[in-house]
Amino acid sequence: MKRLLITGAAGGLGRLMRTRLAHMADTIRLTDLTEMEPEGDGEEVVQANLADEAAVHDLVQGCDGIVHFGGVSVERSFDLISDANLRGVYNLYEAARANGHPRIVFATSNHVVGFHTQDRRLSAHDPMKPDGLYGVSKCFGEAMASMYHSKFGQETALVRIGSCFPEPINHRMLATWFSPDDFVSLIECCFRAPRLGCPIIWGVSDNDEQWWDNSAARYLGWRPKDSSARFRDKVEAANERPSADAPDSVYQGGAFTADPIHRD
Ligand code: 15L
Repeated sequence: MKRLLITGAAGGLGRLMRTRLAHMADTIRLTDLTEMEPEGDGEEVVQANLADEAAVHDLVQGCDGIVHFGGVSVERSFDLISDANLRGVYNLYEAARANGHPRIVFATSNHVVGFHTQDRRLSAHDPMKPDGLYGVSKCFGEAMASMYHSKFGQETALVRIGSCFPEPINHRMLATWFSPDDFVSLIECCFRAPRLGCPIIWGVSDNDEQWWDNSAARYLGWRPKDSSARFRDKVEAANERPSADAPDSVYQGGAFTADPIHRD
């Protein structure tokens, strides 16, 4: 691919994936609301606000693919979330429509189903049960992707990320951990696939405990290779096991289910 746009390049995921995705295109265009590391070889760094329609159109112009990590990634006030995750997503899809429908890998989240209990094994067809305004905003993003696919054929991989960090850091993450390497191989598959469509894909490694069934996305040929198992002893030594009735033990969304509605 000639040019890949990565939104949210200054955020946790963006920083983890920036160099790992460098091989994906001749030029990587990186964007964020806040300052990013300076431009390296084969990179373009453009600071922009996803809520600014004209800026998003400029960002998408000339790109053959988009990896959308941008937006608010934790529970915040409705104003903050709506600018980035509602208006920003609308702007992104409208910009893609005006610029030849580049394929999108969209970072959605396990928090769209956060109020499902951990004893359930969910498929892509189970109902959403968002655990906060952030989760609701990701439901909106998934609905936008689906609508643009049905109406215009826009292809999007909706990756419901568990916990993408260098390593799992608590008991819940032993089930939700998604290794950065597994995420890279998934993104490669999504751009390589002859037909993508608009699948929901659970972004999770091959961990011993599995809450999510990825069989509906098997046609992409992606198989995670990592497992949280090698970190189990370290996690158990560093953390007390949460009590059986703690949100982290009961709900798939863990502590997010107990977050208040932020009013500021
Ligand atoms: C998410 O969606 C968040 O963006 C991330 O910071 C983690 O908290 C992750 O979910 C998780 O559930 O562990």
